Amino acid sequence: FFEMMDGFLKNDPVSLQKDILDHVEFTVARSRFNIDDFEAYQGMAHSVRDRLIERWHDTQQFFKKKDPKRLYYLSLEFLMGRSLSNSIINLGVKDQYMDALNQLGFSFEILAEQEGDAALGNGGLARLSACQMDSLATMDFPAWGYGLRYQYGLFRQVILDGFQHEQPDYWLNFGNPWEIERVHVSYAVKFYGTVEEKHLNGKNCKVWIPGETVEAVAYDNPIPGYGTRNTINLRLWAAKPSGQYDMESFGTGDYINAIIDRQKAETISSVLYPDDRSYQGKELRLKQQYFFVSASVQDIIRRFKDSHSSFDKFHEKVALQLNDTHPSLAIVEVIRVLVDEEHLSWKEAWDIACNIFSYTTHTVVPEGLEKIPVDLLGSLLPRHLQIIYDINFSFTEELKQRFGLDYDRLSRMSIIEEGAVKNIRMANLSIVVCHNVNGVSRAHLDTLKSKVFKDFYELWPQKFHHKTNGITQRRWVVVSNPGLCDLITKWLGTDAWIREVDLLLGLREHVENKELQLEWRTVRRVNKIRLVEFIEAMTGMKVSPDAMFDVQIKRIHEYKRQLLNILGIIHRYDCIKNMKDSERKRVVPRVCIIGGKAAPGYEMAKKIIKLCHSVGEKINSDPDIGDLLKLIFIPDYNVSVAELVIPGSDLSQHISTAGHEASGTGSMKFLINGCLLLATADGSTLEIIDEIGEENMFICGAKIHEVAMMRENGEAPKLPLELVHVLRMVRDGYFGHEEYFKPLCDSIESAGDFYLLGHDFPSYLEAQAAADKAFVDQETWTKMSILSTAGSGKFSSDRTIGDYAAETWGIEPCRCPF
Ligand code: 26V
Repeated sequence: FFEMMDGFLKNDPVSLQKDILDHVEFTVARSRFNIDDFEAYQGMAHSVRDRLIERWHDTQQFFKKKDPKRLYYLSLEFLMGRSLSNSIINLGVKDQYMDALNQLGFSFEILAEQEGDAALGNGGLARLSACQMDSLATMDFPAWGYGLRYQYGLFRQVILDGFQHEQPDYWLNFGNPWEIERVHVSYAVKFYGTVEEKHLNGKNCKVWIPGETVEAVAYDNPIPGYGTRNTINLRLWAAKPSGQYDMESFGTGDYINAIIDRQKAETISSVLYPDDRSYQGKELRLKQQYFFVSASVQDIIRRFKDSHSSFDKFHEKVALQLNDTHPSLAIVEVIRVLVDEEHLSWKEAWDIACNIFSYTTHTVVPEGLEKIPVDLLGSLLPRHLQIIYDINFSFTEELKQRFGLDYDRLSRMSIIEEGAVKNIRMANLSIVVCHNVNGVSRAHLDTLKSKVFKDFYELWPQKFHHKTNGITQRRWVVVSNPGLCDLITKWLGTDAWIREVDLLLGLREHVENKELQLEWRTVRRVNKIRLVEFIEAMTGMKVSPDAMFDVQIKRIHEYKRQLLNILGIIHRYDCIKNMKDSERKRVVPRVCIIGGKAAPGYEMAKKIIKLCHSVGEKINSDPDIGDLLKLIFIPDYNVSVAELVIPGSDLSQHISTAGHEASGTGSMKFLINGCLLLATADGSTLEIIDEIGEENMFICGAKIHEVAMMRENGEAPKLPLELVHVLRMVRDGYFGHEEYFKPLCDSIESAGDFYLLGHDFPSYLEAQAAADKAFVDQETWTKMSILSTAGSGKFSSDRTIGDYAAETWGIEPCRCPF
């Protein structure tokens, strides 16, 4: 069967046309003689979906037959963005679809624009999981992703009078052709209730009598690999009222209210939490975590039991990866199921858990670690709390053996944090059980070892590793920058770099070639013009493609220092204002672009957005300035906006205070697209420096150890004069709203300047001046740009996933034959 597998669906343009039209008529139920762009998109998407399903079936059958060790990737967030382009490219049918659409009179670009983003995540961590799924599929690993099918994704950002407002992202409104609802794959998930001790089969057992049951229904999202038939699965769970009726509430005769009550179960998977800073100890969030974990664990165990009669080989067949601590209740759930339901001994269950789980952390500061109030967990999951206490008991005994009665150490390392409110430290739980703890860059691992997890590193140094993050070149070049993609393929003489990204190094040997340089500039120019049109459509502003496009797009956080960028722009503005005409001629025109969302309750971040708009308004309407400087805020930044902006950028900023960005993956997307980086030596930038050389970047700011020293010494910051002047302009109301902006100025001038804008301002301006100077010499700039792309290979998620597979998960490729 597998030998003859070539797919039943035909991919020639005529068959594709027929399929698209059939779907318009029978799936979308619209007349094939009168189709608008959205209906055509739907018809096309459904025809692509058929092809995904075909490969999905073949892949899953093949995995089942081979029974390899599988990886299960657990994450509460996946930021997938759009699927149409990515799917047809990975399926290798883009050209055929383009032909088919042309003959039907449609433009692919316009249809692709009809699709909304799947935004089931906040930022870095969530997009990382999406990139990693693409690599897992492409590299033929037998992997599944598990997550939650939120009905509302990350809020839409609407800007009114310069202020951010949040609106719901009800993304399923127009249907979602990329998912397959599996009504028959569903599990009961239990909450609340009590634990009773029972004597069963000569053993004492704990029996959890739940107080509430909710049904988890599977929605499968096929993830196609590139250049392979393999199509893996991302299974997202939706909450539905349980199939088991609570006879009591229905028996009371209040039929209508009983139905309404049942319907409330759906709230569990209704909305993504949008604040990626702190853990509020909210019950709904904990319910989401357990709901998704319980359904996934049941599914994994069911699949294993389908082909195994005992758990002896469980650890040889299953690896579970925790994307941060959000899914870490899976550890407790696995132990609970094995002990209470499968009747393994504690020791057997414990050994299995320690063998199968690995954990990656994405935070650098202890305050960023997740804690769950003991009372909350105890009421929602009483049996789990007992298990956590049991784990902690053995662990603290082990600690005493090792370190004696060092109570400080014991209280720091305990899974339970004592205090007015007792908390469970989910990171401690994860480290105690997982065989492997990974950081997301080399510098991040250093911080984990020396600060955040210092005690644990001393205890178990062998557990701690790092896998520097990466991004997928399929989405971030092939899909989003087709011009550059073709150019790279032309000069390398092969498109093999799309699967083997290290081949990009081959561009180095052509870097002096004038023809390549010219073609490189032309492709980049076309992308800039596309961006110019987008900016005009979004903001009504016309900007010149001759200017340097200087971009900072990412979530708004104080540590990412969008404020430093804006203050630098004010400085530039002030300089230009004070220049003589002869000097102005030498100014390199700039279009500064900022985009990003602030968490709804994050006041300082919201002020930064407003400041950006106020400064922009002033500069953009100043006739003295003209095209020399523009400041644009792109609203509602998301994955598809990034796909458009990144290829059209000349310079991008990654200027977190050193030591605060665990890795940063935006920089990698810009790098591979040949955009130069202006960056601090933080997170993954340090490794980018190693790959392409500091001479091809603009580096500024205090180094990680300098930041640590300044903080330790509590040095009162002496602010540079340029910065004091710029802050004075803000305080004096030059941009209006001086009261509203006061806390921003205070954070630097009177609240200790925790993020060291004062210290870094001069070197930041120097780096900006160096960028101006380099831009004037377009030949040099182009060479730096080519060398950026050429040196970006290390930052492919293929490399990250290859390392995880070999060093952490112990899985091997399992390639479905064509
Ligand atoms: C925290 C919370 C708290 C409450 C509910 C929702 C939520 C969602 C996410 C988070 C943690 C966010 C951590 C994160 O995104 N870290 C970023 O991870 C990237 C991928 O490893 C890394 O490149 C960034 O440096 C790091 O900030």
